Amino acid sequence: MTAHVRELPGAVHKPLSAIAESNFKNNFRGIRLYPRHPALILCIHTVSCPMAIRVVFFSDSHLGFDYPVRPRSDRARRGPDFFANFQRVLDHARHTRADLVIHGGDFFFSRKVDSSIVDTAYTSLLEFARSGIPIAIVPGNHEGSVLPPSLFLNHPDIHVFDRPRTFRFDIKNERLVVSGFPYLRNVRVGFSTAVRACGNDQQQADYRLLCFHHAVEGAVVGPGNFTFREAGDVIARDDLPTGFDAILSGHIHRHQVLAYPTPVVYCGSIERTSFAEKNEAKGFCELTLHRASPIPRLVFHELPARPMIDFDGRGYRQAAKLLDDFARRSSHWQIDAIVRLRLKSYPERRLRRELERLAPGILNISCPYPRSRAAG
Ligand SMILES: [Mn+2]
Repeated sequence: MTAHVRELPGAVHKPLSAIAESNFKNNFRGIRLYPRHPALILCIHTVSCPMAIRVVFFSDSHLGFDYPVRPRSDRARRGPDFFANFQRVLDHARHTRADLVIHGGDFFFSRKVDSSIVDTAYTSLLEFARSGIPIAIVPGNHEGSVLPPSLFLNHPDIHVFDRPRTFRFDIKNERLVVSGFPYLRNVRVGFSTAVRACGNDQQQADYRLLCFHHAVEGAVVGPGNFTFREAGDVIARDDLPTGFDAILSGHIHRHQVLAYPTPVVYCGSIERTSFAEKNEAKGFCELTLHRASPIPRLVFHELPARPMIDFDGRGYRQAAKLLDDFARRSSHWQIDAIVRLRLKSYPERRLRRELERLAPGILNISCPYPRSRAAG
């Protein structure tokens, strides 16, 4: 795993300067702002005080995605990638003795995942909770705002935001309160009410975090950098509450920080869920809260992510030329890559067989559906 370290942009209780605003725009062009030098990783461990509170934040694990219980073909499946990275984050938190872990939602891929997937995931969760590190989970839209019920979730160190609520954690003689609510439809209108319903202000605290699973105005996704603005499912920037040290959210699969007066941290998904994320680094965040610093420190840990390769075959007139180029390029591909070949029409059987021979098990052919005989 590699780590990128930086201060969270913007002071928590001060309005942002124009400079911070432009920094935040630069973030969208990738992770160049994150120093990759290993010395910085060392530095965070040497300068961080043992009294600092360290929160591991990860999200969008989509457990159960491409994980058929009874697969009908032997093509490469993505499901195990997500379980592997899910476990890597928990192992990191356990080995480094994090003070708290927060999952920002879309824990599962769907509300109808097979019970064997739920059991495997909850077994890992329970095993982690037994290490004595608390974990809080925000249900996301993929699980229908509710985690599948289980006795496992009754463990005293597993905290689920099954409704707007606030959990209190007494860590190293300091009090951290974490408020949150499950994914909410039409969040734009319901947001402020949901935040109030958490009851965060009824607790004395040294640090406060707010967690949810939503797009906030200004968040960016996809290869075309689509920016969320005004929509019913987008939280307006002006509605963001003050009084929190940071806002942690899932839902947006690209890691980014919105440098608002209260910074909004998206840790991103732990693996690539689609080709729209093929160029994005995947990982999780670590937030350090310390009395001496008004701004939480943020570290992004990069996780191994499945290489995704796009081959555009739509411009080829001759199958032989397509095969030639495909063969040449495929010789450079990593054996574990997922390849998408885009074609104008469904390939003939011979061509399909040749392509599959060149990229066995990893080829994903994307083309318009063959015209049905009845209609043609
Ligand atoms: Mn998601």
